[in-house]
Amino acid sequence: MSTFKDDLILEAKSLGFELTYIADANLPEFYMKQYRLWLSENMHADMTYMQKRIDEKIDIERLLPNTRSLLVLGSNYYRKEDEFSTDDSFYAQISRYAITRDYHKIIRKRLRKLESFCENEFNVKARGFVDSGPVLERAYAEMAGLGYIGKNTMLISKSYGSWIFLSSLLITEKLEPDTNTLSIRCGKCRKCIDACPTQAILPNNLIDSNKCISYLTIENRNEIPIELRELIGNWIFGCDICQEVCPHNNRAIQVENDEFATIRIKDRMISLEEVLNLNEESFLKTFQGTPIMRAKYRGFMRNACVVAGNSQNKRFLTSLKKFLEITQDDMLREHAIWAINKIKASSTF
Ligand code: B12
Ligand code: SF4
Ligand code: SF4
Repeated sequence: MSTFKDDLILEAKSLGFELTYIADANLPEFYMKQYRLWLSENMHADMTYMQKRIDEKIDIERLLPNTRSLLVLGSNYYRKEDEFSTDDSFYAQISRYAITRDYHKIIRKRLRKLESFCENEFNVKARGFVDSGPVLERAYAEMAGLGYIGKNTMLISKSYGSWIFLSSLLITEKLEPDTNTLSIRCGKCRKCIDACPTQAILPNNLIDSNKCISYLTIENRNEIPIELRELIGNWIFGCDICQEVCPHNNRAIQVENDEFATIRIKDRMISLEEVLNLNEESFLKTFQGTPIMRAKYRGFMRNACVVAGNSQNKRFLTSLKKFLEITQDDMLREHAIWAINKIKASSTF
């Protein structure tokens, strides 16, 4: 005879979630301690929303009264074709998660369906979250055995490596939790720590967002600190370096039934010339529906100037000067001037 747990997992799989694990609602204090440490050391940078709703993080019953279990969900987004990269200074690179449809939209839709399934079929209250709520997703995922947390702080699964999105469904029913029996670990490896250009990965398994290229190019609304600009290299949106070097990602399996790819930017390595010539309208047309909208036109063009400066390629001087002529934004102007000066000072092309 099937049970609520079996049916729920079947339903989640049929909606497209590859990984489905049950966690107990009570999180060991260790995870909260690490979270508080991260905040107290100001590693959240300007993401002040990370400081909010801490009470709900400690006590998830505030999100859904009588929460007893969580269904922790993993969604694979590994695509072999995205491995292609080039150092050619003509291109800027976008992180893998960001070149298709915004995962929040797709996963949120699936979670709403799971909520209705629980209520309608089993009269059980359920509430789904993907980033939006204060749920410590990686911690629950590790507890339930969906993967383990590596030194790069990524949740690494056995089948898909770290190329997965996480989400969770809070449930008022007590379900038998899965236990973590995975034997994969980092061991003595420290490839991610050594490869991180800005040394954002700290020895205590925390990321200092102030230095992380992902933060600097996505969440950050202000100028990029001058001393970090060169280290950003050609990353125009996000950064995958600490995952690219991880040996656990060598066994990642290609995503099937790729719902995320219903919207897809032509190329992950994007022409910098094209980007420098975008205006607000063409930016929207090119990136609408993708995570890139989070940086908005302003953030994306700031990043483009940094990448253009780092290219040291004279071919971008004309576009940068044109951009400087039309933009009134002081922050963008400063980044464009920085790029022009950097190219002039170092150009070998
Ligand atoms: C804020 C945030 C960021 C910040 C800070 C990242 C960070 N590592 O803290 C910035 C903007 C830098 C960022 C970047 C990225 N992010 Co982000 N981000 C988040 C968000 C919204 C909250 C994370 C958070 O609470 N950080 C605070 C720290 C303290 O928490 P934590 O890293 O989860 O750490 C917990 C565990 O690591 C554990 N822990 C801590 N220390 C130790 C030590 C040991 C020994 C152990 C075992 C455990 C342990 O306790 C901590 C607290 O529970 C989550 C969504 C969510 N709700 O979780 C997505 C999330 C973590 N991000 C995600 C992604 C995809 C990325 C990027 C890859 C995007 C990109 N390509 O540019 C990068 C990766 C950078 C990196 N190496 O982490 C995915 C990760 C999926 C996965 N497989 O892990 C998430 C889960 C979003 C999602 N819904 O899928 N992100
Ligand atoms: S995402 Fe990039 S900058 Fe951030 S920790 Fe990983 S390698 Fe470092
Ligand atoms: S690169 Fe090495 S140290 Fe870093 S997460 Fe992967 S296995 Fe762990």
